[in-house]
Amino acid sequence: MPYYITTPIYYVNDKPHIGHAYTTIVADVIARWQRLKNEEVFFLTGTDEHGEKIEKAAFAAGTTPAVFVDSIVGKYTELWKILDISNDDFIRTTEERHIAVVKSFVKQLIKGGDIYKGEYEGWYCTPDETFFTKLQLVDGKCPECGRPVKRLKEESYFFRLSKYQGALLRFYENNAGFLAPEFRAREITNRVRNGLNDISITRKNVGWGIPFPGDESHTIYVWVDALLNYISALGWPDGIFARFWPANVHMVGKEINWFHSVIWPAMLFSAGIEPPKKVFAHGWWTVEGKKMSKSVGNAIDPKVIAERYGRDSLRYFMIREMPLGDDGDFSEKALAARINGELVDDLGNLVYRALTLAERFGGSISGTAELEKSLDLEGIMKCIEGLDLSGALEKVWSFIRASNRYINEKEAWKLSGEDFGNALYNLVEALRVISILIKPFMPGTSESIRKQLGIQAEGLDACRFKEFKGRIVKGPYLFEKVKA
Ligand code: ME8
Repeated sequence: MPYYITTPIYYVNDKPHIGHAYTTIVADVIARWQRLKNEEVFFLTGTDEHGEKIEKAAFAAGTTPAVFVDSIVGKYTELWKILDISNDDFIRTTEERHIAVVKSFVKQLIKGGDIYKGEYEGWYCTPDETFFTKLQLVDGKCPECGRPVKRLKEESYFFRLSKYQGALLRFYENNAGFLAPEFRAREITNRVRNGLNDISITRKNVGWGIPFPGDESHTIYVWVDALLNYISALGWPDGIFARFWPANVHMVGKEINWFHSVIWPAMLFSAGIEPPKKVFAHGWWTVEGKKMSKSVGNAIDPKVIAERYGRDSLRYFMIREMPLGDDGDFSEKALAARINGELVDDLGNLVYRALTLAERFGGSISGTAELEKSLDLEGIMKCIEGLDLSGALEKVWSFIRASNRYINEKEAWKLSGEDFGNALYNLVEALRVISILIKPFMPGTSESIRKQLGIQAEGLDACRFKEFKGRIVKGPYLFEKVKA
């Protein structure tokens, strides 16, 4: 079955921070896992380039939006290379292929009678590109980010979101996995039950956007434009749309869940398109206990961290430290603790010890599978399919620790002959399986273990102990101890 996974498309008003890196790493791990299962995967990420926020950032930088967005987008594509992200496509909302789809989709909504002209009166948070009613404000400020909002009163075109209340509630009920994680389902369902207002979908005074078909004095609201990336990248209604839609999962941060779980499926209903199978709203990273923000100046640059500690270490840390769906805290101290413990002492040490012993042995590495019983393969698979990525790593690590214990308990360094061959067989087979299981999380480390074992790359179906056919060439330590 083809598998389609997406990240949000990120605003190009500023360079990426670890929050952006996190969602993209999560989606990359899932995409790579599906490929290991031999599924056909389409993994999409990209950038959200229109709207008032970008327009303002460009003018503040003394340039035009078109020049400005081109100058930022490269920071994203560069970061995805640094972090070994395996996306199959990268969509920019300023691309012609996207603009054409947005226009024809909106035309379809107009034809269907779901758009009408009116006047918007209310409040707007430009950094979040979100409309709020007075009642929603907290102390007169944006309820999402706490920043000042501005009053808007302008002619606007509206989408009949209210019409889809019943259809949405029925859809949630019949598709239990759509709203994820489970604890967020109630939040969304309750809000939808309380009633939906029609939403403004054009802006009269924002020039940097896609002209609204039929009245070019308006541009399309940036969120309507942005959500459509998920189908424009597939070439809707043609291209590879039929092959990959509906998406298996839109991975997003919790603050944009409403747009993805309510507005997006309603837009799709209106156009007669099936909604995605799942919207997963993950939690937020704080930095040393504080919310990351430009004004505090505590945003962490993932490029700097990857260069200092290694990309696989960063990938491992982010997935292991913050269970998907929960909030978590980023600190170099916590990162160093995991590197020194789980990567150096557990994994790095196991590879080095096992291969040092194997190098010493001249005979045939064969025997009976003893260590395999410490591997909870089914549990690992279940975790990943249920998107408990941290739980999956925990289980892989308990196998790594069991393998280290095996060396000690057997006193493998004292063995000789067949007994030594048998212990080594168990260790190298354990390493082979570990190298497959960690591949989605730490592709470079997996490759390095595979090369040291002298074996071919294999898929998930090779995670059972079998005959060992490698030619061992031990390399240097995989990881080094670090100081935070
Ligand atoms: O919202 N912790 O773009 P954006 C974890 N363009 N994840 C975080 C995070 C944090 N502290 N901060 C950001 C937009 N993220 C829109 C999306 S999609 C059709 C349009 C991640 O640049 C998380 O995935 O503000 C969040 O949803 C996203 O970055 C917001 O990125």
